[in-house]
Amino acid sequence: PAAPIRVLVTGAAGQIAYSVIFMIASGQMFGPHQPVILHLLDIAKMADALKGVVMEIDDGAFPLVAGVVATTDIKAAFMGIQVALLIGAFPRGPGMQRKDLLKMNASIFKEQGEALKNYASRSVKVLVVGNPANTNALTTMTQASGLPASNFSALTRLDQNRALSMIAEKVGVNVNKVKNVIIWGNHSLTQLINRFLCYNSRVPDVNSAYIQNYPSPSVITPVSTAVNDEKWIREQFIPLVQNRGAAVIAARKLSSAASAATAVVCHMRDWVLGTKDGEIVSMAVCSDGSYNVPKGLIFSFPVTCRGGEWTIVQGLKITDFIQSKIDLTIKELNEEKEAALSFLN
Ligand code: NAX
Repeated sequence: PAAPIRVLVTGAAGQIAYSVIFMIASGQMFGPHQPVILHLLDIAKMADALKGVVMEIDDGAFPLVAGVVATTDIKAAFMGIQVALLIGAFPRGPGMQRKDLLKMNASIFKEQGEALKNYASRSVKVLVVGNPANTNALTTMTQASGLPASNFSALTRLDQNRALSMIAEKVGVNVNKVKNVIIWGNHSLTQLINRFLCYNSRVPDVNSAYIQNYPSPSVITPVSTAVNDEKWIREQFIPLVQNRGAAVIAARKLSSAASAATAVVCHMRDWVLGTKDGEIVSMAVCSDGSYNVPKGLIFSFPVTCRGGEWTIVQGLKITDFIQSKIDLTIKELNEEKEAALSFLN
């Protein structure tokens, strides 16, 4: 049997973790033959809740769970880990300024970046989920000097999955027929601070997307042709994707958790096991200057994955409309980056 993979989940007593831990334990992230050792970290005041989560992992009697390290100690949590799901973050309180949120999170992810450098496997794959996810990933990467930039990523897969599902519904096909919708840029902090559409900077792009076996078997149709309504794409679809998180909060009185956990599983499974042939997914990763995105920003790009490595897909056509949105998301990420880095010294 394969040696177990050590997987860290931070924010392990929180909502998203409560779904994702059980998906990992049942083999959905690394496949049905890959054992795991779960490293679970939360803060001291959540220690009791974390014990309850461990009881439930025990009670699941998962054959793939080879061990559980549940702790509030950062060193024990990060020791020897090969995968890090950094979900815990400082939440936005009522009336909290964006600057304060960035500051609180800079200190959390600074400490976790240092812990990755000091204790994790050199090939650790890091996925930051806690918001502001792109900038928290940047802070983590900056502090984990010595680890390759390609080890770091942030989650935009939930935005991608939301977009796929909305297109499928519009065209009237199963979601697995819709391919290659791209999310560019920031998972977006501004959406958390105010609800104005124009300040939402994640950019869903259907210009490379197509529908498989549509309208008949063995035919593929560009999404723009199948939808045939550019006004709907610009004025309904894009804002719907951008504001879906707020819509879930309004309905559930809690933020997205099961769908976020599903996206975490999709992101990491594709990174470790590879994307399907011909299929593009979106991951926020360190820019190498592709598509004129400033080098070093953690930016959501179209990628494919093979052999545990992601590669940015080159040469996709970007319309002027999407480019203008990409320019805004770059501006926002640069501002977040400057603010976060100013708190690190
Ligand atoms: P919860 O508030 O339910 O859980 C967060 C947990 O993190 C809590 O148990 C808390 O004690 C813990 N925590 C806080 N600071 C910590 C630290 N320094 N070390 C370890 N644990 C710590 O939030 P949940 O709904 O699970 O969401 C977690 C994060 O994901 C939030 O920041 C949220 O904004 C973000 N999201 C990001 C998404 C994305 O697509 N990138 C989508 C879903 C989600 O909104």
